[in-house]
Amino acid sequence: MANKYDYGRIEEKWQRRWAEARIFESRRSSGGNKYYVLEMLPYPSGALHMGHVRNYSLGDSVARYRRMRGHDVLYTIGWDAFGLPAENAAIKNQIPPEKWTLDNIDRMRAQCKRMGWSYDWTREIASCTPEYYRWNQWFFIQMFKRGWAYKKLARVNWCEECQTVLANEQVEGGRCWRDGSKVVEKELEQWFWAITRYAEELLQELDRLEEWPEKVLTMQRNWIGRSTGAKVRFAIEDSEHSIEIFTTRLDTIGGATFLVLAPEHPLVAEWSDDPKHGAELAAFAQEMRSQDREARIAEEGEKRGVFTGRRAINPYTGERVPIWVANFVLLEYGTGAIMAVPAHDQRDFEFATKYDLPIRIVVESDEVDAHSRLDHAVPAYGTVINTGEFSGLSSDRAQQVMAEAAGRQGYGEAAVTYRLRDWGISRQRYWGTPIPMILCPDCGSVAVPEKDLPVLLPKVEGIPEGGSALASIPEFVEAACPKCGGPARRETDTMDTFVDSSWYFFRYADPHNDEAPYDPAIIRRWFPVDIYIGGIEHAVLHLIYMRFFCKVMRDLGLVEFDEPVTKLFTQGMVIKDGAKMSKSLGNVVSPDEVVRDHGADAIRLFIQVCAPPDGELDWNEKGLEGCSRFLRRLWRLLGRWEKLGSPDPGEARELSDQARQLLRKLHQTIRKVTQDLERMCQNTAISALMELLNAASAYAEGDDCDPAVLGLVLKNQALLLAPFAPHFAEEMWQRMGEESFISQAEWPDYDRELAREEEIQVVVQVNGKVRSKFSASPEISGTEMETLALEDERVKAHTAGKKVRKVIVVPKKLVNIVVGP
Ligand code: ANZ
Ligand code: ZN
Repeated sequence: MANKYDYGRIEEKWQRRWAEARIFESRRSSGGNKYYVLEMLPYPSGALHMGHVRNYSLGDSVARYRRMRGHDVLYTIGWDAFGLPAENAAIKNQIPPEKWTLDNIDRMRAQCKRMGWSYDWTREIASCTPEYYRWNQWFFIQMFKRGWAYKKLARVNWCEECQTVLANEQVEGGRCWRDGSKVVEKELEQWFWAITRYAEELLQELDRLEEWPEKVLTMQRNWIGRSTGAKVRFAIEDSEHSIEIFTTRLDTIGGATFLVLAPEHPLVAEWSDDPKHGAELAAFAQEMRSQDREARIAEEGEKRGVFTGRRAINPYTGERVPIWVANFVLLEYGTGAIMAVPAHDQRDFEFATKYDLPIRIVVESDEVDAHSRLDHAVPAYGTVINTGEFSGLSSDRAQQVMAEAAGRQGYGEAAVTYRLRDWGISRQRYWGTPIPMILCPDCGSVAVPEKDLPVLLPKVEGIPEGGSALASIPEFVEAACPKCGGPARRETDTMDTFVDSSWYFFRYADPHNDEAPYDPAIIRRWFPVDIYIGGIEHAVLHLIYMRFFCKVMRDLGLVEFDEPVTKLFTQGMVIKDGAKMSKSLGNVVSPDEVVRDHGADAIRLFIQVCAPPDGELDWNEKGLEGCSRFLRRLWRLLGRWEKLGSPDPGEARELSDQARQLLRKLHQTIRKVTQDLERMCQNTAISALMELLNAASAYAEGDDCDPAVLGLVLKNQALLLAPFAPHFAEEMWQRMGEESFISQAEWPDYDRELAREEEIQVVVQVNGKVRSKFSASPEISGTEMETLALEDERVKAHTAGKKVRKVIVVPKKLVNIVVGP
C-alpha cells in the first residue's frame, strides 16, 4: 500500500522509466514549434554545487513546460572539460588530467541523473574529447586562412600562479580571475583572433537583443568602449618621426601645452640612448612595466612622468610643445599617445600642476572664461577661444571643422576607437586544444592540413611543475612542414578554454557529426537559442566571445543569422549566512545530502520557490522542510481521494458553492502558473500551487466534498506541478489512472469565465451620501462604473434637475457624484 511518501523509491522508478522510454530525446518533427533551452555548461570540478542545482532546475522547468505546450524541445548538457584545475590536480596527485576530468564527469553525470533533469543524454558532449576539439582546430584554420587568426609579439598579462597568459577579460582589478594573484606583463609570441573586426557590429546589435538583461547590455557596451574623436599627427622637431595622438576633444587642441607618450611607446625605447635623458627614460619605462596596470590608470592615482627632452609641433597653431612620458597613458588605447590639455582634462591638469607645465583655457563656458583661475580642469563644452581661425566656433562645430581641416592638410582625420582588443587565445598549458600550427624555419607559420585533424593532445602520466608540458614532449613537437616537408616544430601552446564554450551549443544540435562541426541544415531547425540561462558573471567574457563566434560562422557561410541567443536569463547567486556559498568559505551545502534527506523533487521546489530566479537565494533549512511538507500533504490528499473511491474526475454532480469556488481557484492557478512560467517567475508559480493545495484540502474536509471535483483539481495540480516536481507528478498521474507519462501530457488550459472573480459590489454616493449599490464584473473599468452609476434609477432621483460637477471613481469600489445647482 503506497501509504507513505517514499521519495527515494518514486524518484528512482521514474528516472528509470524515462530513460527506458527515451522520452527526452529531441526529435524535430517538421512543422512543429521548436524550443531550444540552453544552460551554461558546467566545469567538471567533481561535484555539483547549489549554483548548478539552481541554474539547471530553472532550465528543466522551462524545458518540461515547453514540451507540455507541444514544442519540440532541445535540451541537453555538456562539460567544459579543459582547463587549469585538472592540471593543478595532476601536479599535486600525479593523476593524468584526462583521468581526473573523466572521473569527475562520471560523478557529476550521476548527480544530474539523480536530480531528474530531463536532458537528452544522447547529445552530451565533453570539450576535452578529440571529437569536439578537432573542430576548435578546424575553426582556427578557417580563421587563419582569412587572416582573422594571426600571430604577433605581444605584451601579455601573465599570471605567475597559473604560469600562463590571461586574456584582458580574465584580469579583474589587476588580478587573475581564477586565483586572485597579481598579474604582471610579459612579452611573448601569441595567437590572436580578430574580434575587433566585429567591434562595431557587436556594439550595434546590442540594441536588438531586446530580451537580454539591461545590465548585461551595459557591461558589454562599456567593454567594447566605443569613442569618437580624431587622430592628429604632431611632427617631432629635428626628427623625421611624428607622433599620432587620439583625442575625443579636438576642439581643445589649442590648449595642448604638451604631449604624453605611454611608457611602452616605441619612441620611448628609441630615445633611451639619448645621452641626456635616455637613462631616466629607460628606468621609468622599466619601472612602469612591473607596475599594476589598474593602479596606473586609476582616476585618483598619482600622476608621474619624465621629460623626453624633445618637442613636437602643433599642426594647427605651429606651437612647439614638450613631449613627456607618463604612467597614466596606456599603449593599448587609442594610439598610445595623447595631447595634454590641462585646462580641460583633469588628469592632464594634475600632471601639469605637479610638473609646472602651462595651463591655457581654450573653451569658454558657463563655468570659465579666458581669465578664470582654475583649481581643477573644466571639461564642459562651450565656445572655442585662443585658437586662431577656429575661435568663436562651438565645441561641436569646431570638432567637425578642425577634423576636416586636418584631412585636407593631411595631418589627421576623424576617428573611432574601441577599448575592445583582439582576443589572445594562446595558453602555455597542457590541458587544452592544441593550436593546429607548424612553425617551419623556411615557410613560417603553416596550418596543419585539414585532413590531418585532429592534432591529438598526447597522453601524459603527470604534469611537470610550471612551463608548458607539450614543449617537453619531442614526439609531439617534432613535425614535418606541410609545405616543404622539411623539419619543423609544432606549436606547443593550447587554446584558451573560452574557445570551447564559444560554440558548444551549436554542437549540441548535431553532436555526432564527424565530417563537420555541424550540419547547417540542422542548425537552421533549432536556432536561435530561445532561452539561455546562466550566471551574470559571464556578462562580458563568455557572452561576447559567443556572439563573436556566431558572426565568424556567419562569415564562413555556416549560419545565416547574426545573433545566437534570443533571450538571456541570468539567475541570482546562492548564498548562505550572508556570503556566497563556496568551498573556500566552508559554507557549502552538498546537493547529495539534501537529495538523500528530502528527495530531488523537494530540493528542486525549494530552490525555485524561495526567491525570484534572478535574485539572490539565501539557503535555509526551514524553507526546504516546508517544501517536503507540501509534498507530503499533497500525498495525503491524494490518499483521501482514493479512499473516497477514486471517482472519475470528470463526473462532477451539480456544483455546490464551495465546489464552484474551488474550481475558480483552480482556473486562476492554471492562469497564474502559465503566466509565471512564461516570464520566469517560478517562485510565484510554486506558491500558487501551494495555495491551491490549501484550498483543495479545506474543500476535502468540508461535509459537502464532491470527490469528483476533488479529483479534477488533483489531476490539474499534478499537471501544473510536473515542471517543478516531475517524479511526484508522474506518480500522482499514474495513481489517478493515467497510463502515459505526465511529462508528455498536454498543459492544461484555463477557462476565462471560471477564472474570473465573483461579482463585486459598487457603492454609489451623491454628494457623499450612499444612494445606491450595484454588482459588476471584477474587470469593470472606471468609465463603465461611471456610466452605470449615472444611469442608476435611485441615483437619478437625487441628481435630477441638478448639474453634475464632478464624478470621483474608486476603482472596483465606489462612485461619488458631486452635484450642484
Ligand atoms: C585631449 C582631451 C581634452 C581629452 C579634454 C579629453 C578631454 P575616452 O572617452 O575614454 O575614449 N586618451 C587617449 N588615448 C589615451 C591613452 N592611450 N591613455 C590614456 N588616455 C588617453 O577617452 C579619450 C580621451 O582620453 C582622449 O581625449 C585623450 O584625452 C585620452 F578636455 O584628448 B583627450
Ligand atoms: Zn616549410
